[in-house]
Amino acid sequence: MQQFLKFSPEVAAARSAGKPVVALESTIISHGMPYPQNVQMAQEVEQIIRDAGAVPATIAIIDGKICIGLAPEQLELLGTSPDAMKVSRRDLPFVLATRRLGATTVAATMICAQLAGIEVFVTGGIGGVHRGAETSFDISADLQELARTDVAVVCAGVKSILDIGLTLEYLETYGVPVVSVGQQAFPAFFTRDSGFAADFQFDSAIEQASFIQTKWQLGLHGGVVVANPVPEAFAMQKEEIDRITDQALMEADQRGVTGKAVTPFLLSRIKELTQGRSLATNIALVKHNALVGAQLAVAMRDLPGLKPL
Ligand code: PSU
Ligand code: MN
Repeated sequence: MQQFLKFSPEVAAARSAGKPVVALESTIISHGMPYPQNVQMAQEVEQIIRDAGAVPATIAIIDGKICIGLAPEQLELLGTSPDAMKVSRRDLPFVLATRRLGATTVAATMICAQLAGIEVFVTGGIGGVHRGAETSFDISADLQELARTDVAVVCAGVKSILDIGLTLEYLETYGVPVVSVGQQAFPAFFTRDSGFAADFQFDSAIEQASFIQTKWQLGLHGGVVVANPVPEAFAMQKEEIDRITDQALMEADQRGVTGKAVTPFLLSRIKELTQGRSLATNIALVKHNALVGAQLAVAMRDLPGLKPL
């Protein structure tokens, strides 16, 4: 498997120096935000991680390789290629074998991070159980990945485009702990409180790290969701985002949007319907997650004891 990996010089140097590395996904760049804000966000997030003492590794599939760490031109390429493929677990062999350009989702980024020995991954929001999944069967592959792959995922919760209650039930069934930061409530991406509680609250990076390490030392494979609420100043009004989400969901239904196109369609409609205000919130929360994720990676490195295999 290692023959598919290609490390950037920065990440390769971090690995040999034993510096903490934080993985970042690329679907958020290609399918989650418009250009040029997507590329600017990616660069700023990387810098936040460096400033906090860790090394960023944005992951994408380029020229038949899983690239762990991207050069600025490669971030630009992903941000300006609307035909980049959205790659989840199912799509990884296809995009590698056909040497296409691939942007990795949370699920695929977790797989690649584990291959590269990276334990902490920062993103905006994870996929989950879609509303109406009882008839559509639309449940993100991100959840199965969290059930099996040993990577901690720092996010701002899940969007209310999803059924948040069912997403948490699914995670519970598969033994995926949901940890919240700074509050007991599980956040809902654009807003700080989903109305559901996280399983556990750990405010400091050391507590989060020792919880995660204990899970893996017990041989309990799978991820941990570290849910970090959007900073208060950037949170959206619940009523507004609920109204707009309902409208976007109705439009997706009317247009017959299905499969992997659903989440990108909803994200882009929500951005349009909020005249771009949702984008500012999205960028702010990813940056905050980058800080929390970098601190977590530093704490994981500093913990005594076993590392997961
Ligand atoms: N949720 C967001 N922003 C995103 C995504 C989800 O708030 O960019 C992306 C992530 O890459 C996630 C993917 O892994 O969408 C989930 O897609 P799906 O629902 O098709 O599994
Ligand atoms: Mn889906």
